[in-house]
Amino acid sequence: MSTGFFDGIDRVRYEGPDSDSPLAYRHYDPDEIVMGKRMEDHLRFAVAWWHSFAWEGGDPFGGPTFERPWHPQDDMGRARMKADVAFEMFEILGQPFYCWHDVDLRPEQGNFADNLSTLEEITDYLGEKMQGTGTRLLWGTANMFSHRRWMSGAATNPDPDVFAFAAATVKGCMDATHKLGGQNYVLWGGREGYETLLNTDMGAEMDHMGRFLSMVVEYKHKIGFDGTILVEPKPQEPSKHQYDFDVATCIGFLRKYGLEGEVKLNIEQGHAILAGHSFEHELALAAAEGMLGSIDMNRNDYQSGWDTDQFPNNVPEVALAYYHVLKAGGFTTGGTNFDAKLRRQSLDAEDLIAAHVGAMDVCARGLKAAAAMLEDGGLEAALAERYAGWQRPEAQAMLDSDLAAIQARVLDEGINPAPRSGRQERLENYVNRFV
Ligand code: XUL
Ligand code: CO
Repeated sequence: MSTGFFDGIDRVRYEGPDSDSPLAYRHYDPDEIVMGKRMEDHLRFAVAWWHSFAWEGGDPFGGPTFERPWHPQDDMGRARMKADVAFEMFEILGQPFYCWHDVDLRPEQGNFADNLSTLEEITDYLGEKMQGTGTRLLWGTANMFSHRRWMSGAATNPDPDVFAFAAATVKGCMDATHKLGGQNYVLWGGREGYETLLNTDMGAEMDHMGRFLSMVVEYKHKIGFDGTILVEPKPQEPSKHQYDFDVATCIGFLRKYGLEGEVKLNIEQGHAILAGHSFEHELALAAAEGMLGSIDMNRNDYQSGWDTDQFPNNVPEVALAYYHVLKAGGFTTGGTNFDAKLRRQSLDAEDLIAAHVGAMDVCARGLKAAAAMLEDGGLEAALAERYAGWQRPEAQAMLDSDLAAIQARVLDEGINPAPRSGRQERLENYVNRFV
């Protein structure tokens, strides 16, 4: 029986670029073949339970604005209603995946045993709904940053009892993710960082976090979870400084604890900008290390400098992101999660649908532009030409030689390099032909 929340809203269909319907896909056609693969299988869209259903519309200056029928989220009856509404939205959108934190699904119980049993209860309920609809779980994760017990961190907490509570919580969330056939398990270090060095032993905290992540990997193998473990970089918010600052920091961290072959990265557009990078920088760096796992495709407001988690709406930016995803071979277990929320004035059920439809269309346009650039090969050819000198045998031999031998060769051959244009504007103009 329908909850009635989306009454009057039909399943969203692909109608093509000329459609004037307010709720139609103009560019996202799941069955369209792009570079030999269905668009749905390239993009692997996921809806985020926390922003779409759990967030009540509050901000630092004011309380909830949404007043959904399942608010306040303080009992299991309303948790089930929230799940019913979520799966009704999945039917309308037709996106293949969703993602959750434990606390999005059911109310925090205040003690571990009840947290675990209610998580098992609600994820059994989700399992039944998934069987009926075919919607799959892209990833599960534990919220270890909202409740006051986590205020000084989870795995990095100075109190070992909090470390224990965190380990118990992650085990429960991994079990639930595995039970639901989740394709990845994510760890975003919400309060794994510090507020002041005056009370922080950074070395000990990072060692605890490294050991914690190793335990996650060990447990994944123990239960035969064949999904990917993903870490999500973010420089700050809520901690003043977070240990998973950006992709480069995470790569160093994973290598230090011997986890580089086991853990990949979930890279979020907004977090990349907060770290002072572009999204494509973060993606390309992770790809170069073989650590590109999945993406959170939500942007921030460029004026406010906050993590505003808005739906994507900039095709050129999204195109460059998918260019690097496609160049790296595309997603395997990963996908495109909308870790994005409505603006707090967007009260209507229709706003929730419109936000996702628009975002999926922007991503579809970006993907198609990226594929067209790759198929045309202009950027690849320019790159090959720029680095062509390294194909010469003497250039390759130099990498196995030493400074003295190289100096002798420079003197002998009178090497005196002539600078060549980097042709940036020409390449930017090239990209603009496709977006
Ligand atoms: C916070 C954030 C999280 C993670 C999952 O900025 O991005 O929602 O994606 O914990
Ligand atoms: Co995120």
